[in-house]
Amino acid sequence: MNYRKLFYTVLLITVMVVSLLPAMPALAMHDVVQKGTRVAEVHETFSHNSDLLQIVVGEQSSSGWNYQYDPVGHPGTFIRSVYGEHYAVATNTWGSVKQSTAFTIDTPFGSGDTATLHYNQLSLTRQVTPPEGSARSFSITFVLTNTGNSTLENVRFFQGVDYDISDAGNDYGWYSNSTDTVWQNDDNYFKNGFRGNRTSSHHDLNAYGSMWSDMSNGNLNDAEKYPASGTADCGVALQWDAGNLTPLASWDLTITFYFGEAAGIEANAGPDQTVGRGQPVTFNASGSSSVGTITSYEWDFDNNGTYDVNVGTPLYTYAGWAVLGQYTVGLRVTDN
Ligand SMILES: [Ca+2]
Ligand SMILES: [Ca+2]
Ligand SMILES: [Ca+2]
Ligand SMILES: [Ca+2]
Repeated sequence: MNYRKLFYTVLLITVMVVSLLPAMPALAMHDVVQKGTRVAEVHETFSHNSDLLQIVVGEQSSSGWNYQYDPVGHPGTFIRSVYGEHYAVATNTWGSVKQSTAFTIDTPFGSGDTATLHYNQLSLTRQVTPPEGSARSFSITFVLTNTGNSTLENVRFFQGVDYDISDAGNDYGWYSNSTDTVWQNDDNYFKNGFRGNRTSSHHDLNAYGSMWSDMSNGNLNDAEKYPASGTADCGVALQWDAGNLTPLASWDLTITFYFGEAAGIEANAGPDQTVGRGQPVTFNASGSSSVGTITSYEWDFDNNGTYDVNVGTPLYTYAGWAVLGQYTVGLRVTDN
């Protein structure tokens, strides 16, 4: 059984920070030239460092996006936030999903922010809008253009990310239907996720290798969370349907990647209260939230670290104070 817990009092929030792993080294640019053939393909990654993010984006894939999750407690310490990302495109015309690595790079990033690739008659541009200052998000815009003279039927676009938040341990992922976002969290660190500026058609939450397989097969699993309980090295993906692309037609999508959002469970004991002599106090923890379901609310009425009651609902009425004074009450919530 897995317990994800945060501790909160009406007067005090305690934040615990655990040890860091060393930051991942920056990736080196590498050139691939196939001698003696007509193909000379050059990879030149796009690199950008801001106050909180270090990103290296390749034309076909990326690895090692790092995030400075605690600039006050650990200034200058960046930890791994994304292990790997890539995209894929499918159309009924091709019969199978084409991974980004199947695309030919026509224009590498070089010193710019835009790369151009193609597969058969489909042209694809990948443009990075890098993070600035202390922003905790950035975006990548894709434009798909049919450069041929026949329609590409039922075009689908896929984006996958294997988040490893600091490392692959203690991670879990879920899909937020209300915001159409795939999220992944490590309770010891922070929450990451991404969404598109268009509504997705499917999402995938799975073991990272299975997530890549789901993307390769074009069959995202539409799971609501992964793993069902506990934690795992999960990956997340989204699919968007572009419909039919007629000759010269284009379709674009901007995906925003978020870093360092609040963790997946939060205890909220409600506002401070003042009551008259001899009056009971009703506490309301309904402001607490979790990516799962909160299964217990524990109250510590003398704030000595021992929880005095354990109830399944957020409201609790207490009448145990006989002496006038100011009392600090602890709340602990546990989800499934
Ligand atoms: Ca991984
Ligand atoms: Ca982790
Ligand atoms: Ca992972
Ligand atoms: Ca107590």
